[in-house]
Amino acid sequence: MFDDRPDRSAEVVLLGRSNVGKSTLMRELTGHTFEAGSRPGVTRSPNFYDWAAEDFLLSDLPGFGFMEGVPEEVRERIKTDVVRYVEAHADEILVGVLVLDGKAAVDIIDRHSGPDEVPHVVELFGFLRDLGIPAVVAVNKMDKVDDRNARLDSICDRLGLVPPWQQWQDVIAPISAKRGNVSALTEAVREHLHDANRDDLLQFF
Ligand SMILES: Nc1nc2c(ncn2[C@@H]2O[C@H](COP(=O)(O)OP(=O)(O)O)[C@@H](O)[C@H]2O)c(=O)[nH]1
Ligand SMILES: [Mg+2]
Repeated sequence: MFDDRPDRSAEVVLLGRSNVGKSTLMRELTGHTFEAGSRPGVTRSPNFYDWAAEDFLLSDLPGFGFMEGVPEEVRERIKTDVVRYVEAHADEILVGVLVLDGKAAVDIIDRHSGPDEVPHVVELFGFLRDLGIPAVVAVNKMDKVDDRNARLDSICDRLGLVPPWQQWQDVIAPISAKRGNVSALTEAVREHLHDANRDDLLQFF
């Protein structure tokens, strides 16, 4: 799946539901526009931003979860493809960035929590950990959130991280991609790249 992937040995991936701002974030990180704001669900293959000379790839994986007008089985297939992609490239992926909509995330998580249901984000967060891929949770659209600390603490709680959120700054990164305010994310990513002995890649963040 996603077999147009350039063959690179170091990769950072963005993953998350549709409409959380992945393409906007991608544009902010690369300076290149990737159809941000286009109809959700239209993009079913990744957007790759490839630095061939540096053997480095930044990938915006397709969004999953509810998308208006997209049938359930298509959504499930997208999620399966994303999961398989991450498994297949676990050795190359140095950081997994889980992008959330800061305003909507807690409600969505709680709506999908139950005896036999685990919310996508919670599942993916555990999945990255199981694969040994450092995860950064980019809590986007913070410009729309007024109860900032309470909101970020609730997200920590849902992910099994003991609040306050401030003690998880290498994991929880409040940002506003649309406003160009992504430094919490770039700093967290830089820390993980440094820990992976990849200071050569700090130039991209
Ligand atoms: N208020 C606000 N809106 C944002 C932010 N980032 C993205 N958006 C908007 O959210 C919508 C979906 O963004 P997009 O990047 O296409 O999301 P994607 O489906 O995850 O790729 C667009 O209308 C963006 O302008 C943000 O930080 N704040
Ligand atoms: Mg997109």
